[in-house]
Amino acid sequence: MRVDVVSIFPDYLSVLDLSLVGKARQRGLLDLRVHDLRDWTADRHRTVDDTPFGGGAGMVMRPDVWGLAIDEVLEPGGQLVVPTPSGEVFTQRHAEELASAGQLVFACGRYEGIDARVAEHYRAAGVTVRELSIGDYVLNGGEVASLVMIEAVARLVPGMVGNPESLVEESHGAAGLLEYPVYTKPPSWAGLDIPDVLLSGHHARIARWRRDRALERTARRRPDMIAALDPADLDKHDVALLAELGWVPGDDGGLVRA
Ligand code: JD8
Repeated sequence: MRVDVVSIFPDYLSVLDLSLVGKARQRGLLDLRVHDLRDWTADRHRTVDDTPFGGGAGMVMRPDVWGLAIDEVLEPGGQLVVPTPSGEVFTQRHAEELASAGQLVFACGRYEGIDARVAEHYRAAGVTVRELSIGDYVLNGGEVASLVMIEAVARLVPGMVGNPESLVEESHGAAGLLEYPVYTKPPSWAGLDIPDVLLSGHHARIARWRRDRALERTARRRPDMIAALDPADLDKHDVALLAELGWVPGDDGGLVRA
């Protein structure tokens, strides 16, 4: 997979040299390239912004500079990702979709954002343009959001994570549940002991205990995810526990609060 990031603060992305993504680059699993937007300016002040049409505070990033940069970096079939607080909220589903792309180009905005014609122009040119937000809070630019999305996507690239199995049971994975609590040595710490079942070696009981904890945690912290569960994916133990937690099958097949 090729990933390009265009920013006026390219050093912001240098953390991608570390850890999993860094190793993936060394192993040739990820072709990550970071570009300085100012390299596509022509004036001696390397200007990338100007005042907003219609007035208002702050500055807006110029479409012409972005156009030159994206035209040079974007390959045929590549997807343009524009982090923005006004975008669709990024989820694991988006990460899975983006992980199958040949190339992703992240356009990191700053100031009040990028002139809206940039996304419009590339959409009109048939490019897949994703305006995505990483959450309902305001950042100062697109770099941090790009880092979040690149890590979420990169770890799904085949060969990236040592044991692909571990991807299955994760929060927001196929099960649609949050993760169960995890423990390791020492078996007793700060007066807290490990749940006995985890020391039993009884894999079926362990698996049941973990699923129950995942259901409980999800019902408590993310009831929206319980409502989104497909009852067809639930066994009788699940249904019984969810009923105890106040969730019953509704008329439309989904789970509803009792
Ligand atoms: C891109 C400029 C700053 C945003 C005026 C503050 C994503 N979840 C998210 N929160 N914020 C962003 C984000 C913020 C950005 C840019 C993404 C480019 N800004 C602007 C509008 C208000 N300043 C984001 N993904």
